[in-house]
Amino acid sequence: MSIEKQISDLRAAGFRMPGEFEPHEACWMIWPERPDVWRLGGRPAQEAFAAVAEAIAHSETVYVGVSDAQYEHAREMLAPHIRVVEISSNDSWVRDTGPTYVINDRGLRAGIDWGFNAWGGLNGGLYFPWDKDQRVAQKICGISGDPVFRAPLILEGGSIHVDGEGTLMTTEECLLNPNRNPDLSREEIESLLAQYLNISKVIWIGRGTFNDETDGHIDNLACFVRPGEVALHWCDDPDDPQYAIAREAYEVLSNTCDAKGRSLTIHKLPHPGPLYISPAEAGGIHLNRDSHPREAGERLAGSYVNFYIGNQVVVFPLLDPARDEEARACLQRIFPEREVIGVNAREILLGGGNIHCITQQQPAR
Ligand code: KQY
Repeated sequence: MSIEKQISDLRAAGFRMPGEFEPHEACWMIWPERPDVWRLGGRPAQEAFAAVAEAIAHSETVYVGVSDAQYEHAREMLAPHIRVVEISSNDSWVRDTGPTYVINDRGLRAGIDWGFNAWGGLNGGLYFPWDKDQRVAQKICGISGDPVFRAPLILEGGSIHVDGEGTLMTTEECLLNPNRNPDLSREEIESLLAQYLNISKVIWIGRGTFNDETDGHIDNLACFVRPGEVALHWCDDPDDPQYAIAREAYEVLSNTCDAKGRSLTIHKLPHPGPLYISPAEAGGIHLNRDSHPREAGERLAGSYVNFYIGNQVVVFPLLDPARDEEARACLQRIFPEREVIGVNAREILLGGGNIHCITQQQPAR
């Protein structure tokens, strides 16, 4: 009998989603190539992805999924110790299309395969079709050798963060958006999250970062840095729309407690920019009618919270020379035991996300 059939109830079998700060076996990424998302045929973004892979590979194995068409080119651009495997996809946001891994204390690991509709399907989604993306989680689990459990809801990995001890954080803007699960109530969504990830408390934040094309993913606004502690995308400029968003989130986070009854310590990270797409950048994108328009002057949803916590490193986006050092210093204070590495991430941001969105940790068993 397959292991999926033997384990009929993940929670009863003790599976839980660990925090990103817990030990990893590997990290997954997917190579960018589509010219309607990535300018100049993807080359500048590929350089940024290669730098992210290299930084993460300091302390864990990195796999990069790549199409057959790009295989040789990616193999050439990526350092030899990065493992390149052929995986078809519609784009490169493995945080959202890859599996969410769960583990138990009997040394087992499994992947959750959520439904995916390209951040909203035909009602505000970012491209069509997304059929290859829907198969990414199964393919990754096939390579990592883990059973896959299909969960009956549309959910992107970037829309949730957990503390590994029973608490999950998300936004209403995304998870309650009618373009994700119009037939599920807040309570039904909470109950599915409890069933698949073994959490007992959901912290709902109203809105995500301003103008975030994902409908406000939490991974661009706030994350757990360890149990009881959260990093938050802050903004001190009252004229900036991020100002009110950050305060609303602060209000929720400072008036709640986690699944273990702890109050949260909140670390404020500075606000990069504001950042906008330049005419030269917009000019390099081959827009078509099946994908989200990216036009000059559009505000980018830049956030230093969109970092990856590796085994011994934190890899964060360099986005604004006026703020990068402040962000690095904050992160180093938050993670004194890890090396904080900045990577030029403007090209990733131009595609609508950042370092957390293009990575997916495979926790250690
Ligand atoms: O926030 C994320 N996890 C992903 C960003 C996806 C952007 C799609 N263009």
